[in-house]
Amino acid sequence: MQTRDPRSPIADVLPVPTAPSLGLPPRIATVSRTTKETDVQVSLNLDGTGRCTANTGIPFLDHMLDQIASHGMIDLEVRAVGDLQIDDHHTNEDVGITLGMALAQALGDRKGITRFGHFLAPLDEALIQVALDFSGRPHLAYGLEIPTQRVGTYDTQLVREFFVAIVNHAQMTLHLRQLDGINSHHIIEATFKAFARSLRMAVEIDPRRANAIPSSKGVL
Ligand SMILES: [Mn+2]
Repeated sequence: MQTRDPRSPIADVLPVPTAPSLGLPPRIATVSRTTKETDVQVSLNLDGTGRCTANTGIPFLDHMLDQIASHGMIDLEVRAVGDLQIDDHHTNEDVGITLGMALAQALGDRKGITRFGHFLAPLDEALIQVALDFSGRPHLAYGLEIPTQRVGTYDTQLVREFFVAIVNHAQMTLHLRQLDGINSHHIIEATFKAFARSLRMAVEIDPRRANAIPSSKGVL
């Protein structure tokens, strides 16, 4: 079945390896998570067009979620109401947890995915390399050295907390390497862009084994 993908005129010529264009079920998820500290809802579509609505109460985090959606070609809706009167920590972490849960849910048994993803993203003087694997085993190698404690009002220590939360709940291995960079905003934004492109590569359907779990063990 050849379905025209409205996103790109190239889709008329080359099949886009999304789940719908390959006749597979949609890869969508909605996850709500409520604690005494936060109330978070995440909806996503892995075969999206990069649309994003992010309202977490943390403007810089909204800006980074927009990078994930836009460069990951994921449709993403994130709403969070958290105890920002304390600081951004709980809300930042719980958005990461809920996004990780939504990724895991949308991927299901991980059948058909490319599984691995990597990207090298420059942003002016910053250069960030990301490699990831939807291995089923949470691991974060965090190689960023962000030179300032804040960008705007955002505490730059929260970048690590965000990725720890995603990695644990999406059950993925993630390596972040800072090859260059001086400006904190550039370093963080290039990281999210490289993460997004790596994510896009890893979750894309491999048409050569669209019905198989990409592991020699048969389980991810
Ligand atoms: Mn920016």
